[in-house]
Amino acid sequence: MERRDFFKKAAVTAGAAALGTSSLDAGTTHQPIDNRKVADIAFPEKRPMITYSDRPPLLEAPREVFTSALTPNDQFFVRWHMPDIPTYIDPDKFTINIKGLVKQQLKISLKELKEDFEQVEVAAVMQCGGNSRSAFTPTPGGIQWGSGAMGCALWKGVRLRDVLEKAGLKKGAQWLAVQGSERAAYYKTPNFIRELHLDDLDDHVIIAYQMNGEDLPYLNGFPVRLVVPGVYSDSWIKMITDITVTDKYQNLFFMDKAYVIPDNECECETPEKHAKKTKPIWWMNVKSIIGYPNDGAKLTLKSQTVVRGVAWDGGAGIKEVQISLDGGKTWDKAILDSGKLGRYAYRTFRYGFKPKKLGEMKIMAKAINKLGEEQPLAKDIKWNHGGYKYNGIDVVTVKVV
Ligand SMILES: Nc1nc2c(c(=O)[nH]1)N[C@H]1C(S)=C(S)[C@@H](COP(=O)(O)O)O[C@H]1N2
Ligand SMILES: [Mo]
Repeated sequence: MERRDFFKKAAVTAGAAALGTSSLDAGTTHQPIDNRKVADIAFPEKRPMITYSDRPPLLEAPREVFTSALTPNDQFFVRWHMPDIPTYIDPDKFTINIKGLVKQQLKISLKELKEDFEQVEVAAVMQCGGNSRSAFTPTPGGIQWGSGAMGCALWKGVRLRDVLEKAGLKKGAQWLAVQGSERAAYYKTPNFIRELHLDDLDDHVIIAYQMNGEDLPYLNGFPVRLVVPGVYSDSWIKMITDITVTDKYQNLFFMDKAYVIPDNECECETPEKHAKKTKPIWWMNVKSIIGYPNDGAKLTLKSQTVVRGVAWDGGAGIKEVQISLDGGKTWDKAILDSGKLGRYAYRTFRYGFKPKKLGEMKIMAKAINKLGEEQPLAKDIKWNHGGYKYNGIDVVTVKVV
């Protein structure tokens, strides 16, 4: 595709996303659209990715990335909300402003962050709440992500709690509003701000400046971003400039209107009727994705094949991944890796077999966590208007030749 065509196509896709409609049909198979091609051109610091829009950049990793526990930075997905993101950040001048109900307002530089606080590391999956949205039937509006709006990295930074302790909290402090560097282009568009309750800040919540041993890629939030292990990534604010401590929840748009699900037992609603009460999405549910073989792959009859993929949840930990080669009639245990990256990271799995029959074949993967929660069958998928938290059993269709 020519560059010109690429931008034309990107603009159309972006327009469709903004209107909450999509020209892409998810079909009725309850499977995310995972066989889209990567773009011909790449963004800075990125390999070519599945590209939904270039302004704002919306980039998805192709399925085959999900065979390893850590996702390469240059294939890590990208999601921004505002068309205008800062084009230049000077790391020597960048500061995070800590303000509001604090004893001492702080402007913390990158250097201070790296020198004045205990440095900590955590391996954690970052997944957009709308990942796999294209699998819902009917398809909710929004970006029609396949399964690649996610990744897992080793994050390095400082505890958010330590930073707040340095500023000192005033009496009544309850909430934090965290904001990135970009500002909405139109004055009526709300800025992207997320609110966290102070009780949500365990020791794993960090302000990270490194990802897999390198500076954060620009598009992933250089120079610093929030890392909230176990939680969907709409709360993982990038390019943090301001942290404001408040005594009240402010009901901000992206927290209270956009990234929400029904606040009822099943967290579900129907396309015809909106749930009365909603709540922000937070903990991730249990899920797995097959990284190999990809949809449409050709396998050789009777030759050793190893299904590989990743499984994760909100931090309870993965107990088991099961594979089915007969459309879900029988399931067999896959082999899990040692889990040494910790409970917030991907567990990779593998399962060896020899295809016995020529023709089309479905490979399914189902993860079960330590709480006994497992990925639902297509018929049990809970639908919601935002298209969040899809975690249906993964299926790839291959051809044995
Ligand atoms: N400043 C800022 N932070 C943000 C966002 C944003 O638009 N602006 N989007 C959020 C959402 S919804 C997601 S899924 C992740 C995407 O992070 P990534 O681009 O590094 O993959 O960033 C989160 N943090
Ligand atoms: Mo997201």
